[in-house]
Amino acid sequence: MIIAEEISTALREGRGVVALESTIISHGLPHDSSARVARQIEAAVRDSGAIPATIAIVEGHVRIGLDDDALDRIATDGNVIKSSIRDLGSVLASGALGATTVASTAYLAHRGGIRVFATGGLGGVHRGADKSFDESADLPALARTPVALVCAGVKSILDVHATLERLETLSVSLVGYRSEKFPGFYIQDSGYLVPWVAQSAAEIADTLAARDALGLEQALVVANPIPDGKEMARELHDATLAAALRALRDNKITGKGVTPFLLGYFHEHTHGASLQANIDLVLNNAALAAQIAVARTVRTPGSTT
Ligand code: PSU
Ligand code: MN
Repeated sequence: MIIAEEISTALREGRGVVALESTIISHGLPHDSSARVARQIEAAVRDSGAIPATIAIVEGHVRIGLDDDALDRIATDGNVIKSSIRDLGSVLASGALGATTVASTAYLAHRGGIRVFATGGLGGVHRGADKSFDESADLPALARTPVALVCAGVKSILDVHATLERLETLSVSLVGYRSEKFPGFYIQDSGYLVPWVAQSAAEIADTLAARDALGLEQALVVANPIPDGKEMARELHDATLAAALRALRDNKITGKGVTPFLLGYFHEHTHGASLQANIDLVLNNAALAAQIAVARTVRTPGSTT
C-alpha cells in the first residue's frame, strides 16, 4: 500500500483527509469528461479545507492518493478493472489497473487510517433481487467498516426500499444531511425517510465520535441530497429509468456490469442532464465530506484515524 506523502503527512498531523473512490471515474462517468471531473472532485475537497485521497490499484500496489499520470490512466484506460473487495487480490497479483468501488475503497481507506469518504451513490439491492440475488457488495462491506460515507443516497436504478431495509438489518447508521428525505441520487427525494437528521458537519463528527467510543464497526452513511435546482427533471428521470431497465433486460447484462450499464444508459439518453446531475451531486458530497473531516479534527483532536 503506497500512501502519497501529502496524505501520510496530513494523517500524522491530524488534519482532515477524505477518501475518494475510483470506479466512479472509470465506470461511472463518460471517458471524455472523467479525468476533468475527478480533478474537480479533488478540488472540492481542498476548497473545504481537507486533503483528497483518491484510491486505486496501480501496477500491483494499492495507491492512496493518485498522481496526475495514475489519475489519467484510471479515467481513460479502457481496460481498467472495476475492483470490489473480492477482486483486490487478483488485480494486485496480476499487475492490472484497478478502480475501487465503495466497498473496496471503504476497506482500503480504513486500513490506511482515513475515516471520511465521499462518493456519488451507494450500491444497494437491485430491482428483482428476490430472483437475481443482485445486491451490491457495498452493503456487507459497510456493515464491517467504520467510515463515514457521504453519498446522495442510492441510485434510483436500485430497489430503494429493499436497500434501506438491508442497511437497517446490517446496523449501518444512516443520517440525512439537513433533510429527512432519503435522496434518490439524481433526485432529492427517493420517497423514503431517514431515521436521523444532522444539521451540521460538526454534528456528524460528534455522531462518529460517539459511535467510536462504543467500538461500533459499522459505517455511518450520510445521505446528502443533490443541491436545490440541480436535480433532474422528474419526467425525464422516470422515462429514462424505465427505458434503461428494459435495455438491461434486453441486453441480458448481469453481475458487475449492471451498474455501469445503467449509469451509461442515463448519460447517453438524457442529453447531458444526468451527467450534470451526477457531477453536481458528487462535488456536493466531496465538500460535505471535507467539512466533516475538518470538523473531526476540531472536535476530537488527535483522533482522526
Ligand atoms: N455511484 C456513482 N457512480 C458509480 C458507482 C456509484 O455515482 O459508478 C459505483 C460505485 O463504485 C459503487 C458501485 O460501489 O458503483 C456499485 O456497483 P455494484 O452495484 O456492482 O456493486
Ligand atoms: Mn451486483
